[in-house]
This record gives sequence, structure tokens and C-alpha cells, in this order.
Amino acid sequence: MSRYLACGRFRLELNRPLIMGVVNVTPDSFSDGGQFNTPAKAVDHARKLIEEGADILDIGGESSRPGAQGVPAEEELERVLPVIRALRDGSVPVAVDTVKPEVMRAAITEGASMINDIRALRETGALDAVAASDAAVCLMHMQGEPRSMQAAPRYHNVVDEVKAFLRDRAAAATAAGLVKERIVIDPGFGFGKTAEHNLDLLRSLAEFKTLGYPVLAGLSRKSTLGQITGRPANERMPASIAAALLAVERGASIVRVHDVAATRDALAVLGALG
Ligand code: HH2
Repeated sequence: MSRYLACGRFRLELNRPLIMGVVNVTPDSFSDGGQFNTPAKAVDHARKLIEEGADILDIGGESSRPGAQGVPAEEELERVLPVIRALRDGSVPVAVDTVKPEVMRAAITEGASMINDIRALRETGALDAVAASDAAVCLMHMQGEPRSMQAAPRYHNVVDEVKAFLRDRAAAATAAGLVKERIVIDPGFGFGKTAEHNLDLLRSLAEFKTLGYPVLAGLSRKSTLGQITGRPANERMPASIAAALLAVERGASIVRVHDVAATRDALAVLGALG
């Protein structure tokens, strides 16, 4: 595995776990209830996350929560472009959470350094949109589509199937011209998976590293943590910290989280053990 991630003008060393801070510019995200649904509020929130120690910001203009409806590209761009422009000259790379090639292209042109795609560049034109740039990409596994993915998730062997999918998508990305140093893989916790599937993936997370790419884990505030603790999304911070630590212990290079300051402290304790 490469020791760094090539991410636009940034080179992120992977000798310690990195924190990706979530900034949803959406009215309907499950996790933060549309609190940052104007560009100005999202930018303020992003700056706070940088102060708290975020290594990457993940800007999302379309909710992918179970049951979510898609938004047109123009609306997504109206949400994310002002945020990218306000943050692009800052100290940390800006990732954009999108599945649409036209949003990817515009986001990269406006200064995004990474594309975070829950469809792993399967949309027609998405591979080319990223390959034509120097942006990094996160390839995530999802069974089905957000609208219906939680209806009846089914696998013979969730770990093997998700691994095979990510191996194929990484091969497609390298065939399209991306060097390995630009690619991150993600098993996609909660995307067409039951709580048991998610726990199987977390237990076996170390196996994903054998594919040769840094692994990103996004468990923050997710419903599996709600099922375990009985708590609503806004009370899942302690469970999210535990999940982030367990993911890093199992080899995750990047954790995608809402609570950056608390995650930073928890990872500092883990790091102190050496
Ligand atoms: N999870 C969410 C969105 N994007 N991207 C990656 N790579 N991995 C994830 O696990 C992941 C993701 C869902 O969380 P959130 O952004 O808080 O909610 P919403 O989809 O409602 O915006």
C-alpha cells in the first residue's frame, strides 16, 4: 500500500489515521438534521472542523440516507460550489460527496481535491471525469440504491462480496488512468447492509487492506450504532468514537466522522500506545 494519498495539490501522509470531517449542505441528512443547509453555515461548520483537527473535509449536497430522493445536478452544484470556493485555498483538501460526473467535473474545476463516490464511479462518464484530473477518489461499496437499499440486503458472504466489488472498481479506476496513490476504498457501512453485515465488515476490516489501498470507514452516527445502543442519531457520539477506534485498530487509514474534536482525542490516546 502506498504510504501517502495524492489528493490534488495535497500529499497526505498515511503514517497516522486521518480524520475526514462531514459537512452536509443538505436539508435532509439523517445525521445532522439539515443544520448546515446554507453555504454560509456549511462554511462556518467546515472551518470549525478544521480547527478541531479535520485532515479532509467531505462536502455533500445530496443526502444518501436510506429512502432519500436524488436532487438534480444544478441544485447539488448550487449547494456545494460556494462551499468549495470558500475552502479551496485552505490548509486541508476538500472532498465532494457526489455520484454525478457533471458535479465531479465542476467541483474539481472549482478546487475540490477529492471525489467521494458512494457509487464507486459506476455512473457513465464518472471514471473519465476523475481520471482527467489529479483528484483522489474514494470508491465505496453500496448494494442497490439509497431509495431502496435497506429493504432486503442479502449476501452469501458480505466480506468476500464487498471485497470483490472494491477490487473490480479499483481495477477499473487504474485502467482509466488513476495511479494507485489516488485511490481509497470503503466497504460502505449502512449502504445496503443489515447491522449484522456491518458488524461482519468491521470485524474483518483488516482484510480489505490486502487489496493494497488505504481503507476509509464511515460509521459515525449510523443506525447500526443506534441498534446497539438504543440511541437516536444525535446521541450516538460515544458509540461513534468507539466505532472509529475499532476501525483504526483494524487498519482503517481514514475515518469519516461528524464529531472531529472527540475523534481526534480518542485517536491521540490510541496513537500514544505506539
Ligand atoms: N456515509 C454517508 C455518506 N457518504 N461516503 C463514504 N465514503 N462512506 C460512508 O460511509 C458514507 C459516505 C452517510 O452519512 P451522512 O453524510 O452523515 O448522511 P447523509 O447521507 O444523510 O448526508
